[in-house]
Order: sequence, then C-alpha cells, then structure tokens
Amino acid sequence: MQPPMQPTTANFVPADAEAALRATDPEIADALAREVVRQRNVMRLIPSENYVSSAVLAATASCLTNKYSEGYAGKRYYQGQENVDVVETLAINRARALFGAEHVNVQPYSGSPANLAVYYALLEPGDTLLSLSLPHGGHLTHGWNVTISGKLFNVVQYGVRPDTHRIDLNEVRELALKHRPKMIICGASAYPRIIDFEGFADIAREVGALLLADMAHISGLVAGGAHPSPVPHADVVSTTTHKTLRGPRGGMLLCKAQYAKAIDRAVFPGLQGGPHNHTTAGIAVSLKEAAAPSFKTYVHAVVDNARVLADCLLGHGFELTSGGTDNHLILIDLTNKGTSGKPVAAALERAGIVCNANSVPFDKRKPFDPSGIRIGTPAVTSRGMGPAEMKLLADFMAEVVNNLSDEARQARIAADIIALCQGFPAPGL
Ligand code: DSN
Repeated sequence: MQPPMQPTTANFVPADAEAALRATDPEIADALAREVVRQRNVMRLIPSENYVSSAVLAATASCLTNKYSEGYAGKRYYQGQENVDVVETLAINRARALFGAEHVNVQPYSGSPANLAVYYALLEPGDTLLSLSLPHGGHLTHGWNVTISGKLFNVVQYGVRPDTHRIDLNEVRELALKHRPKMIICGASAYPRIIDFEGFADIAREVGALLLADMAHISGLVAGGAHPSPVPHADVVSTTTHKTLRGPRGGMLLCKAQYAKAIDRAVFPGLQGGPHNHTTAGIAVSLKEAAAPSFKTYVHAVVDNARVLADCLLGHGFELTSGGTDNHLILIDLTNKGTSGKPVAAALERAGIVCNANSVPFDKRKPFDPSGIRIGTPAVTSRGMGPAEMKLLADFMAEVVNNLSDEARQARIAADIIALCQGFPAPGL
C-alpha cells in the first residue's frame, strides 16, 4: 500500500454544496430540506433509526462517492487507491478494536447483503438453518419464506415462549438436536430482551453447527457495554452500521480468523462489486465516535430511557411483549386497547410521534395489518432526551391511543412535540 499523502486543507465537502443542489435540482433540495424539518420536529421512535453526527454526515457526503475500489486494501483492481485504502483500513482496525473481532469486512452494502454473504461463504443450497421466526421478532433474511434465504435453505424456526415472550433455549436445543442444522442464527429485529449468545454457542457446539449472530439492532449497545457481546461466542457476527451504532447506512461482518477468506470472497467478488467508499468513511468515523467514553454514556442512556418509557406505558395500561424491555426496543400489543398497529401508527404520526406497526408474537392479525407497534429510544436519546421526556412521551402516546379519532387533539400534541423537540437539537441537522 502506498503511504498516505500529506495532510491538506482541501475542502472535501464543498462550502456551496447546498446552493449547488438547490440550483441544479430544486425538487430534491426541497424534499431534503423538508426532511430536515421533519427529523427535527418529530419524536423518531423507530428503533432501527438514529441521528448521525455532523462528522459522519460529512464523511458520507464526500468525494469518495466518485471512486471505484473493487478488491481489498493493497489488492485492488483499479489505480488511485492510496486514500481509500487508508479509510478502509482505519474502519477495519477500529471495528476490530471496538468489538474485539479477529477479522472484519466493512464492505457489505447493508445488513441483508451481509447476511447473504455469510450464507454464500459457509452454506450450500439445501443446508438446514435454524433461526428465530419473523413473527416472533426475527429478521426476513434469517430464512423467511419470501426471501432468497428461505428458498435456498431448509429453514427450521424457533419462537418465543407463549407465557414469557422470551426465547427458550431448551426449545432451540431440542430443534437443533432433532434437525442438526448447519447453521444456527441468533439475533432479532423485534425482540426486547437480552440475547444469551453464550447459550446459543453452547448449543451450536453441541450439534456441530456454525453460529451466526446478527447484532444489527444492538451493535451500538454491544460497543458501549449495554448488551453482552456475541463476538467471543459466534463464528460470524453480522451487523448494520446505522442503528444503535449511529453510523451511515451500511453493513459489516466480524468473524473468526478461520472464516476470513471465505467471508471476504463471498462479499467481493461473490456478491458485490465496488465498495461504497463514502459509506466506509462514515463507518470509520462512527466507529471512532463509538470508542469514546461519551458513547458508553449514550447507549446506557438509551437502555435507561427504554426502561422508563416501558414502565410509564405499563402505567397507562399498555400491554408490552415480554412485559418490558432490557434493550432499546419496546413492542406494544394494542389488542387490549381495542385497536391495532396501523391506525395507531397513523394517529401517532399525526401527533408528531413516528413509529412502525409491527406483528407481536402469536399475532392473530396479518403482517401488513398487525396488532402492535414497535418503538425504541436510540434517536430520542441521541437528542439528549432523558427520563422526564420519556414520561411525557408515554403520556402523549396514551392520550393519542385513548382518543384515536380526535385529530384536533393529535394536532395539539404535534405542536407540543415540536416545542419539546426544540429544546433537544438533533445531531447533524
Ligand atoms: N428494517 C430493519 C428494522 O427496522 O428493524 C431491519 O432490517
């Protein structure tokens, strides 16, 4: 690899960038400006979303979008890589240090391609996969029947217990012993409790299966010590970079050294062409931020806020899947309120509170019209909101749900939310 060029003060985000965009494409400029206002003025509770810092935004909006870099640092198929190699190597080294991983690949375009790369690297079509089912909090790419993973593999799924809504490792073990999967997947996108990665690893070892831990939702919590890490236990760990980790939209794979070659080959040239270097730069910056002591404080505040919000919602008579939360996420079953996810999500949005309708375990309704909503605290905590605001938020949510058709009331709450948000400026905006 060539040594990096000398530091320079050349602008990498042009000072006139916004004016240039407005002059070239006012329709897109208007949509972006309106989105800034929306992100400033609403309570963003979708648990997979966050606010990146100005530094991450700057790196992501940089000239690296101009560059092709197929290959890996020091072994590229194009010339002109001296700065890209620096960026990608920094990202890799920071991720290895932050998570204690033996090998890291920062090129997956996002979480779904990252998971596909793991399957491509380590499985053959027809192999058996054991994973958490989507309606019980799992992810589409963990073998759900409409996805390529569901079509290529023989998928067996575990669920959560009907009484506790928690993953039952006894059930996982029984299914593993019966079906002898080639790979067990743990990790979720709608599971509010701690995942026992060590327990999964014990089962995988017992049945000779590979263990993939998808920590997309919780990678920030893992980085900051607010959730146990899967890295010492799993053969491969996949993650997105834009959820609790608070980076740009992207993906990463962390694995044991013995799988490094297979994983790298599966990402490139197996599934992808040139990496998105501007995203890699943003990931590198976010990993540096995640290693700072303030990030630890942030992720613990995310969990504390979720607990307070959950307690206040219980106080308002909401039913929560598993009765509460250990992480950043809360799943509300609206059945006892005589309503369901879609109308509530729409009413909350009119009131300035943005979440998503979501299935709850053992849902009797259809996935597109489910019984619940899913909320989370990563974004509001990035704004500096704390327990007092969580209590207010729960009060607002209860008022909306108890008066679903009262749009005047929702408009009044939306105005109160704007006033509240003004006291907590959104990072990067
Ligand atoms: N779409 C993401 C989420 O919202 O959880 C998972 O990929």
